[in-house]
Amino acid sequence: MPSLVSHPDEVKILSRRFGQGAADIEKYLEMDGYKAVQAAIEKGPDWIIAEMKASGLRGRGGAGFPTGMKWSFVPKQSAKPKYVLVNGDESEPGTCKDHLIFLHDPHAVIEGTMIAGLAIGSKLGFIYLRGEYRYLLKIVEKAVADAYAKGFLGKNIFGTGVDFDIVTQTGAGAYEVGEESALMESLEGKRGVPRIKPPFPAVVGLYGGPTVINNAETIATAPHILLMGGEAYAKVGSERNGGTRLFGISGHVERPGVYELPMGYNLKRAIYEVGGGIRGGKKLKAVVPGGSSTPVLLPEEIDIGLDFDQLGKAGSMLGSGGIVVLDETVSIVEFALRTISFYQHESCGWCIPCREGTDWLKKSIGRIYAGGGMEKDIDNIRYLAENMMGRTFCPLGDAAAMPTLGFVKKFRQEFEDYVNGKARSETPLLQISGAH
Ligand code: L3W
Repeated sequence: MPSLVSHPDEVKILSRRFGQGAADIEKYLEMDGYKAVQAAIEKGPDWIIAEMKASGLRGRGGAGFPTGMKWSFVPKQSAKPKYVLVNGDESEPGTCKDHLIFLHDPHAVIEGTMIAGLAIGSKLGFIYLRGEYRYLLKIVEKAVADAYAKGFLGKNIFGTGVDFDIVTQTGAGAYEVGEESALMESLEGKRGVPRIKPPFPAVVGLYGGPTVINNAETIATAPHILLMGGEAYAKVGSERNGGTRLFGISGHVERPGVYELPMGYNLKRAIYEVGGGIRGGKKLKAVVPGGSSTPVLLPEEIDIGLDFDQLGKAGSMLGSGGIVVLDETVSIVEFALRTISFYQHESCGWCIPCREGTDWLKKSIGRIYAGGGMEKDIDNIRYLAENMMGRTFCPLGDAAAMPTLGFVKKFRQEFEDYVNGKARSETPLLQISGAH
């Protein structure tokens, strides 16, 4: 089991049961477990949605869409069954938070799924874990079985006349199925490729029925919001960005780990205080603030609050909360190559700008890194990436293009140094073409 880290600046709401044995249902019950869902049954859907809206909770998967609003988009009347879907396909490089929730507090995910179901009038939820999280599946399946054994899931839950079931499922190791519509395709037993939106899942989702699909952290936060009250939760965070978030601090820091910090917490402080500063006293070179899809920040840009709006204004994104810290020893050209190699490998190939674009970006950056690039390649990378933006079925194309543009714009000199032979890689081109 990975060891847990902690820091005095943390505000432990979501992570307060981590390391406390709460995967055991009895322990979870001792720590206010299943109280929120009972209140939700008593007070009804309008109360749940009002509390979620008041909380200011925004989707923790990356896009930051307001959760209460998403739940309120689901039509009250529907000829088809409605569903709740928990996106546990955590695959974004630099992001490593959801697995801790499944590991330490799986009942919070179950309880959150039930709450979302009550809010939208659904009787069936799915918990979808990434293929590589099979070791967590056992933990989640046991938690689900224990909840059934107690009468918290199934028919007539808590003796209230309400029915709710949960089904667990794993993927097969494709990053693409973290995209909500591709996840639904996969769950339906088809190839995991995205659907055109609109219609959004809230209206036409799984098996054509209205579906709420949320990231696992978003779902696991719902019980805490109902217990502490939406307004109290909102106050912990910054303006329009309620509450706390699990931030994964990785890379060249002294104390890497997942920390729960209030939304709006200063990024520089997160790196230097919470993460313990740059490893070995080296100089900071760059920060990827929210997972590999988010544009890089320079050291002079990190005195900024970690929320969706502040990072958006700075030309980057909060994304999925994976802060990757790079010290002065890192070759940005190599880092850009590793990043694009991931997206090229994971592109589902469904649409041409993404399939071809990621491949050409990888080839162009790889050539530069191997010392065979031309000045023109740098402009071509920009041209290609700019033309991928907004032209793909799903955000994977943008997710590949945005960081690439950031690297080339902010570290152009370094790319030129490779072209002009001032910097070079020792790795042969053939090996580079398989790099990621
Ligand atoms: C109903 C409307 N629903 C939007 C819903 C929509 C979705 C949510 C956000 O991409 C991002 C991406 C990655 N009626 C609606 C509506 N919705 N308008 O709101 O939608 P959207 O389109 O803004 O984003 P998305 O397609 O969900 C997600 C970024 O996340 N990312 C990836 C992270 C990866 C992980 C992981 O591995 N765990 O999270 C990181 O930055 O680039 O921008 O539900 O249906 N009118």
